[in-house]
Amino acid sequence: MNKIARHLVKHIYTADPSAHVFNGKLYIYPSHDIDAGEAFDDLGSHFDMEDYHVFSMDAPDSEAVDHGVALHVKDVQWAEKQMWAPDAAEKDGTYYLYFPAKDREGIFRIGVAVSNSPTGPFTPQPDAIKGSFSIDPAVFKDKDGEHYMYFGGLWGGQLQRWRTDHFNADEPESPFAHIPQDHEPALCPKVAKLTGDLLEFAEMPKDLLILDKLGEPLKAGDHNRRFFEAAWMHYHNGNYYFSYSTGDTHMLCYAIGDNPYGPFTYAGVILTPVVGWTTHHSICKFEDKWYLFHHDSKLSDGVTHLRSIKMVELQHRPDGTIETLDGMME
Ligand code: FUB
Repeated sequence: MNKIARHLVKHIYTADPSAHVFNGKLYIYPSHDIDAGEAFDDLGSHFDMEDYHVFSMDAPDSEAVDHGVALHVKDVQWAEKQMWAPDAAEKDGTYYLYFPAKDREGIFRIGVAVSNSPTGPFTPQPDAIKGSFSIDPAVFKDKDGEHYMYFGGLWGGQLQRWRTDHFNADEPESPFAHIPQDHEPALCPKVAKLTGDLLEFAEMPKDLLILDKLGEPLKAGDHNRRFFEAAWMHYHNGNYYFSYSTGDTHMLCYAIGDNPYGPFTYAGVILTPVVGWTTHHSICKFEDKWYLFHHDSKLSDGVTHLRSIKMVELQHRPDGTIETLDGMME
């Protein structure tokens, strides 16, 4: 197995790569990192991105071609700033770009923009998806053609402020307010089926439970295993794999279930910590192999908010588990 992780883009900084194969070609939808001059804080204010570029690849070893700006925050009526990790989907020849951004009240919402090309430009809907909140949308197409969105992120991603059906604005500067105590169940990522036109939630978002081997929900104090951000879903050999970042412990982990809603049982680490604070990924089959797309801050000598996307082969073992990859590999 080829365990060389290759940086795909060097002329701009990119992060949070969501990869999909549409019509036999690989498309990557990453964040576009810039240095906007915001100081580092635990709310992620230094991630002040403004637009998205889409990249395409003809083969696993070919170069990633930059198709230019696909969507800019100035063109999104409801959004003010912080265009964080996006994802994309396709249905009947139409392409959908899903993205989180802060609205004018400082609340993260998730928007969708539409194009007749996988590389855009994308035209945003006038409003964010009704009932959407927090960050890191990942859209999964199931075997029966239904689409599900997985989302959520702690601290700057504001998931902890949505423990009821409304945004809790108390203690606005603290990323740690509203986080459950260590002995309590961890906050869950969210899942919602999308409507047939892929523009709205077909249902209220539900909790996606991650259980330990004894069937107990992971605890908030289980920092090495509990969900933090960067949801992704893939399906392989009868298993649904929900993967995610543990945030402050910098791991990419996965949990296995038998349907898109779960529950999922924690199964292990996909990628050990990389250079940089954040870790974020997607998993995609291209031609006949599975690949992990992720990022690190090696090319910026460790600057947290200047990241570069990478690609490496991923191996599912015959028993359904995934081989752990070393985040420091070249
Ligand atoms: O890129 C901004 C944020 O950093 C993402 O939304 C998180 O997943 C983390 O990668």
